[in-house]
Amino acid sequence: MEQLRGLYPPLAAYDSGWLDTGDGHRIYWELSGNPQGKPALFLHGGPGGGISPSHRQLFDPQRYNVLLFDQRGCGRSKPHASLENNTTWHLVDDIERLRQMVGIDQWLVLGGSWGATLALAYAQTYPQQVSEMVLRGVFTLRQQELNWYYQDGASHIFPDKWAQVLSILSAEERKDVIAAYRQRLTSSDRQIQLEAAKLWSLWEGETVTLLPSSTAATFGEDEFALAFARIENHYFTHQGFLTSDDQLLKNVPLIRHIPAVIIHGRYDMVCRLQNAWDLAQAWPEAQLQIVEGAGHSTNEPGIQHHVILATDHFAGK
Ligand code: STX
Repeated sequence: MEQLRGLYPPLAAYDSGWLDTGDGHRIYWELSGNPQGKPALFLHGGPGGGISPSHRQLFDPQRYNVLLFDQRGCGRSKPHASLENNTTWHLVDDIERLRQMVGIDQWLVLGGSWGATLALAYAQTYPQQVSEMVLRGVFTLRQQELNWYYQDGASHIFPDKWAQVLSILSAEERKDVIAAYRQRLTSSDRQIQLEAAKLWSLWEGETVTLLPSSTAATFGEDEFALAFARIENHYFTHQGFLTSDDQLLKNVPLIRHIPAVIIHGRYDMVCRLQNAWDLAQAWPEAQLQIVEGAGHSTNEPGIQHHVILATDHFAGK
């Protein structure tokens, strides 16, 4: 059997700080790797999931200069869990500000799940700024993708986990789970917010990997769950602030010149392989890598392997 590539060794950031957006947010950012290396941007999932130190390890530290940041309202960005001035297009502008801060013209953009959604939105807005793309666990935020995960789809594969999500809702509320959770996640009562946030987040923690993982429990921690659930639900209530259901697929012609690798697990229950397939049909130049025996998470061994092969490839290794 082929030896699987694993993460690069743990490394510290060599610089970090907060960027003031001027409209009420402070964005935590950090740089790691080689300051003279090839510029790369990592986009985390959720939205609301935040960065973790292991995300640095997806890039060869000798060859890459990597920027990671916590998107508005999550991780170390402030104010925590804020939904004000928090849309896809605010995040796209934040990315441009960060690029100017680093002082580079172009960067490789790597994003998984919502990070892939945001990567597409950014590249389609600023195609000249993106040198290559690595997209994992494709999510294009069509209504059918939201229905699959939050209404009627993954619920059939995880009926036991889904029962927990439904447990706090009335029969009437169960007809629109995203809307019912919005009520609770924006309640003036923090306890009501927290109860809903934990159930919403644990659903994802328990369905993100192919097989049960010990990391699922961390999704239920107060701070993480509040930001993750509130921000995800906010974005999904507004269909990602896109102007049409298929905006990100329809606009692929704007970015077809950018070298791209698309990596997706066969048994991804959060974002179906169909999403990656549809993207690859619209983008014949992109290389689609279907990973057998893998779910949604970057931490799946086969997914990690192909993500690192892709960053190595684009570094000319
Ligand atoms: N959320 C999809 C998403 O972006 C519906 C996502 N799924 N899991 C994640 O992000 C984490 C990597 C943050 C766990």
